[in-house]
Amino acid sequence: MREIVHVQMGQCGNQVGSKFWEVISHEHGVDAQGKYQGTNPLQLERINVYYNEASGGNYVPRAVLVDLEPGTMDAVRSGAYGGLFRPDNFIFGQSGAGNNWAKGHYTEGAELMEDVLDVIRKEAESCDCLQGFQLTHSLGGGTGSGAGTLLLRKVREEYPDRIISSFSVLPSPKVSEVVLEPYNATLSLHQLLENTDMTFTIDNEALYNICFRTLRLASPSYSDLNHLISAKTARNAVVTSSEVKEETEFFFLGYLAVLLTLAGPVTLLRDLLRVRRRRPSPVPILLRPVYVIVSSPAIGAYIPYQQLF
Ligand SMILES: Nc1nc2c(ncn2[C@@H]2O[C@H](COP(=O)(O)OP(=O)(O)OP(=O)(O)O)[C@@H](O)[C@H]2O)c(=O)[nH]1
Ligand SMILES: [Mg+2]
Repeated sequence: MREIVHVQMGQCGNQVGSKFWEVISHEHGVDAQGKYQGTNPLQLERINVYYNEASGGNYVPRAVLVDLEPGTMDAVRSGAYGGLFRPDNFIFGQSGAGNNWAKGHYTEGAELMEDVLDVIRKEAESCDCLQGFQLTHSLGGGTGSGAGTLLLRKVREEYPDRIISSFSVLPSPKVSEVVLEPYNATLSLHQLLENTDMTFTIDNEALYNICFRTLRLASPSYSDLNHLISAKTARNAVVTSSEVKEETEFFFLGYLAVLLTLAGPVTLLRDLLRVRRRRPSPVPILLRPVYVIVSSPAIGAYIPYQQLF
């Protein structure tokens, strides 16, 4: 089996990551206690990509949860799916990085890094044929951006031949007004280009616009944004490729591995079906700015395109 080790870092990373686990647990028929409740044998066929099988038929996410402050992790642990995660895989500090990239990258975050790597090594060693790593984090906060990128570098050093992907949430003043966020994001981008094979950019501004304009939510919450991310982007991009077609491999051209994600099928399935009758390809529709989860998709170039339903 081609296993993936999932890491979630910082408040945003943990919230997005937890939502991701809720969604895929539901798809695999795994309940909040890790028991299989499904009826379709296909649900179990590739479940080992993301889950370890524990004694008693329980499925435990191969997830490592990290933050420099305890608050978000307490919320995850006491949430509906908190019991799903392995208790030893919660790693947290006490002070937080206070939106300071350097604190995450060089001081507080660096101190915690060995503990995080120990857990990651343990998870990686128990894999049959490790495919790679995925990280969910924000580029605006200190922990997700500073410590997140430090972790990516360490993992790259230790596992140079495994695929590393990141789901990186870009900051927007519409969602959060901390003035340091664009700086943190700028400092992180260089690291992402160096140390990941693919980065799925998730832009809070575009998510906000989709929730506000397309889904008509008056004041979108983080939970609304995260639902959009987990339901349609993270899952589509990684789960389908690794679970449905085991042999799928990604080939990327060095610096061009920053991917756009689309929310098309969430809002659009009906439109697509209607359009399909008239036009052979739904691609032009999907690439309309309202569906692309980057707020200025017109600036830049699109290269390969893969559509997953
Ligand atoms: N989409 C989404 N964005 C979030 C969420 N939580 C925080 N953010 C965004 O993430 C950025 C702030 O980063 P956080 O993840 O809160 O910070 P952190 O990584 O915990 O780092 P520190 O708190 O500074 O130690 C802002 O741009 C927020 O808008 C979330 O649940 N979903
Ligand atoms: Mg935080």
